[in-house]
Amino acid sequence: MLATSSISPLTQKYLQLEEQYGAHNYHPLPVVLSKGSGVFVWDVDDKRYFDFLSGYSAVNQGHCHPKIIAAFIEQAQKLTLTSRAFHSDLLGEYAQYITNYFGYDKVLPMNTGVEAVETALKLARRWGYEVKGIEANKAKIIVCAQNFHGRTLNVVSFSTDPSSRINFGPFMPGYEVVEYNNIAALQAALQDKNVAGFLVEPIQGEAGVVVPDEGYLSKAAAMCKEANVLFIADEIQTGLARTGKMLACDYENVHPDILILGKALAGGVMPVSAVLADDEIMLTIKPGEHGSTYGGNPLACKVAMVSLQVLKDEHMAENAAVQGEYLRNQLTALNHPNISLVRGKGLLNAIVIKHDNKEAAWDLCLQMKEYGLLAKPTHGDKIRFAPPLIITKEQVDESVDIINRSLAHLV
Ligand code: IF1
Repeated sequence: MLATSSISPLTQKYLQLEEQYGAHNYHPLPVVLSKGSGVFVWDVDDKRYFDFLSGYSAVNQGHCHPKIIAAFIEQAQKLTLTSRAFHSDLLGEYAQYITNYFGYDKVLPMNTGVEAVETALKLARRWGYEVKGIEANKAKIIVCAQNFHGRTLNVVSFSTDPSSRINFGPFMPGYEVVEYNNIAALQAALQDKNVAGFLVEPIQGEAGVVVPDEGYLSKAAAMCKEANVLFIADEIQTGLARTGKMLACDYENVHPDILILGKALAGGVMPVSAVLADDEIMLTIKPGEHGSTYGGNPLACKVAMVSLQVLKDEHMAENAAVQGEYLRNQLTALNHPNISLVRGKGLLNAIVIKHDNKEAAWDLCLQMKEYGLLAKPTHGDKIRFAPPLIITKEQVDESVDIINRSLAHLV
């Protein structure tokens, strides 16, 4: 039997405020956080938790990383926003830094992940018409079933998740859905001369951390090249050291034609996203044809450069690889009857819960909360385990112990 989830009067007060005055577009765990540092967060009653969600992989560097916060404070007291109507002393420096970091000619700076996805799709269509020579208004983008690329109307137009689409129509045309991790299906779709791009997550996060077969990404990229189709990698969640390499594409030496980044690009401090591509693609968008008020603001530029630098300086990809493998091995070694699968790469992992009670994953998350670890189910029976990339072996051991003790309550 589960321990009753203890909700203090103070916590209850905050929950009620959100319930009354906030939109009900989420169903969070009943915990109210007020402090974060490294792998830990604290609630309003000063109870400490391991954060095993990391802001959906936006806090790869750890909560309130001292160097990122220091840079944020310093820049915030100097200049935060100029708009792109004028230049700033940081955009050029940042553009040079990030394009050298990932090996591209240019960057188009945006804010949220979905804005970067929208930007990448506009670039792919524009390139399709003006470089590939696709007939006007005929461009197509291939996407994968069970994709998650954000929540704008255009992006949910190609979602296969009913809850993302029901009663949001009509939808944007020009997308073709193929099965993820199915080379033959992609090959067939690439025969269409109107295809401009293939948008793919190297690992499908929202679908429950679905890792494709070894070779899928490199075969897909080669087939796209052969078909003169842009390979567009959405590394918003898998990128920035999360999977044990700087980019998940690095496991197969794939260099995407368009690279999309977000989340941890600003270390969980503010929304910063980026689209990287070479000139043939990037320069198809001319002045005044795309942009955003905050895109490339000096504060974002400064925070992003420091967020990227600490990933390298503190060897976070290497630690993610080592601690991620250790975490998966320890979870597998539990050999627990209610864990049907442990999967992931680096520190992007998930367990699949096997239990007659369809609320078992949720109940387990409530129990883990009681024992000091925060995680949340995705798509019912899967629980994502994605702690900050600075986690130590000792902290993994302590976390696995919490998970194991919590499993004992699933009867
Ligand atoms: C929610 C999911 C994760 C993303 C990929 C683009 C975006 C995301 C691969 C859009 C955002 C977030 C959004 C958040 C929950 C979270 C999520 F469960 F929704 F799918 F991480 F897996 N591409 N993912 O994962 O970036 O506009 O949010 O900055 O919407 O509930 P965004």
